[in-house]
Amino acid sequence: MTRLVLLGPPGAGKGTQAARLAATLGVPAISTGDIFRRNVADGTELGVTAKRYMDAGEYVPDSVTNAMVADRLAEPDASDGFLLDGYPRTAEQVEELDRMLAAQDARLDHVVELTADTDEVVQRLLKRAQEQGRSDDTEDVVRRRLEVYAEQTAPLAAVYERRDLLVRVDGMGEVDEVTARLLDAIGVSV
Ligand code: B4P
Repeated sequence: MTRLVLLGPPGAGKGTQAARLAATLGVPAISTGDIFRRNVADGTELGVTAKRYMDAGEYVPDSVTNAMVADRLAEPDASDGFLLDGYPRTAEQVEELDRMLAAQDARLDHVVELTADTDEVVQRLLKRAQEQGRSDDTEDVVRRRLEVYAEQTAPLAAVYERRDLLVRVDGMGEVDEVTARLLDAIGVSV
């Protein structure tokens, strides 16, 4: 049973690595970005709200995001562990996650911060823009996403460091190399 949080700037490889780690660990990867994008594609009310913020590079409001994560963590497949990709991203989301875990008498095992150079992440996201046409991967929006990350999310690493939960992993290099570093950092041998 493993409960993990994956932190890191846009383009560090969170989504890429979350799928691999979750498969190895046998837990669901829960990506708030993916859930929002599915809702946008399905044209739900949540999707209409989320799209306004995502397309501007801003965070979706905490009240909306927290309620969505609480619902997802209450599903049966998350009862024996999970990997949260892209949540929490604000101090208020950290507090809300604390409350959700306390209600289940559960604790996080690790918070992994995946790091990467700014130039590299901008290049990765612009490449993805060409390949997938994601509406939040344009250069201006990517720059705004990086600013929002620096202001609101980067400081959360220190919060988890004080709780002795933080491990930092270098996200530069080949995808396989990064996966190996991540597994090593959380003490999993394959
Ligand atoms: P996310 O979907 O989480 O988007 P992201 O931060 O860009 O990360 P993603 O996982 O997609 O990219 P990755 O680094 O794996 O969030 C999107 C938006 O949703 C946010 O801006 C916000 O508006 C909203 N949102 C989400 N969660 C929220 C929350 N908790 N609160 C409020 N709002 C929230 O990969 C990027 C690219 O790099 C990919 O193309 C990949 O193929 C490539 N790549 C990965 N690893 C690589 C490597 N080692 N080498 C080369 N390329 C690599």
